[in-house]
Amino acid sequence: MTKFDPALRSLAGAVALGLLSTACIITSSGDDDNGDASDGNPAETGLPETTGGPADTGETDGPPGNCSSNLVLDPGFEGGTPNPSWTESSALFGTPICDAACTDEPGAAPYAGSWWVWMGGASEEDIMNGGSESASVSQTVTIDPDAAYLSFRFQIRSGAGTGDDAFTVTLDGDTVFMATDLEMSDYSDYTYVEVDVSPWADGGTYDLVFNGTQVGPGLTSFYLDEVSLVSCSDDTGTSSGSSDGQDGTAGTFGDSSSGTGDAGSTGDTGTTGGGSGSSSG
Ligand SMILES: [Ca+2]
Repeated sequence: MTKFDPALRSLAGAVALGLLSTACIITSSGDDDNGDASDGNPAETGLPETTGGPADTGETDGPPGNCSSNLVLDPGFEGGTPNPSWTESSALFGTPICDAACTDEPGAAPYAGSWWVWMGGASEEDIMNGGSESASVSQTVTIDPDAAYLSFRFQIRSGAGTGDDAFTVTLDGDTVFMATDLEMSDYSDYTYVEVDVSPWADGGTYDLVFNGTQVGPGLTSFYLDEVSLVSCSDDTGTSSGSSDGQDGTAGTFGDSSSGTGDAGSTGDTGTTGGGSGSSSG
């Protein structure tokens, strides 16, 4: 099934939807709250969604500390589909992992390589017939202590502008990032997103899931590529230095005991003095 990526048509669509936008936004605001509540994710007690906002600066610096190599297998989806590293699902298309064969739309492309994840992109007819599109890619990751950072390239190629279509990233169901089709202006091109996921850096194993839903007829498309997850120790050098310090302290105490013994022999000197006094008497 060919996907639709109406980068050009979305302009006309936005104008048409603009006629209804006021009512839609009010309605979708309520829907969005209900959706969050129904998810029941404890994520709302974790990282705020704004943590994962666009991060155009410092992207080449990388996370602080001593970090692992990428924990994500096939981070650029270049394994294609069926993918050996990612579990894929799509209600209408079978998989969201795409290459050029997915579309004839000009400009629909990966950030890097030949493959990327394209969530949404269903035509109005597809949505009318299928009800909605929900797609995901996921894999299991083990995140070592003490800190961890998830990053990826994300674009909202086209958006319905209703707020009903959403892209979410979860770790064992906890939402660590979310964007809706209302945020096209923030992600109009592939944007580097980095999320501090240190609360999950405890040596445990988690399901990392990227999910995109398209429930309205507004032709929303979410693009994803170049995923990275690294775990970072606070500072391995300081940690080992602390252990050495403790060993050193124990050795110092041993030296002090020897010193005390030497002090006792000083008393022998006093005995010598006594002998001197006896001489004067
Ligand atoms: Ca790629």
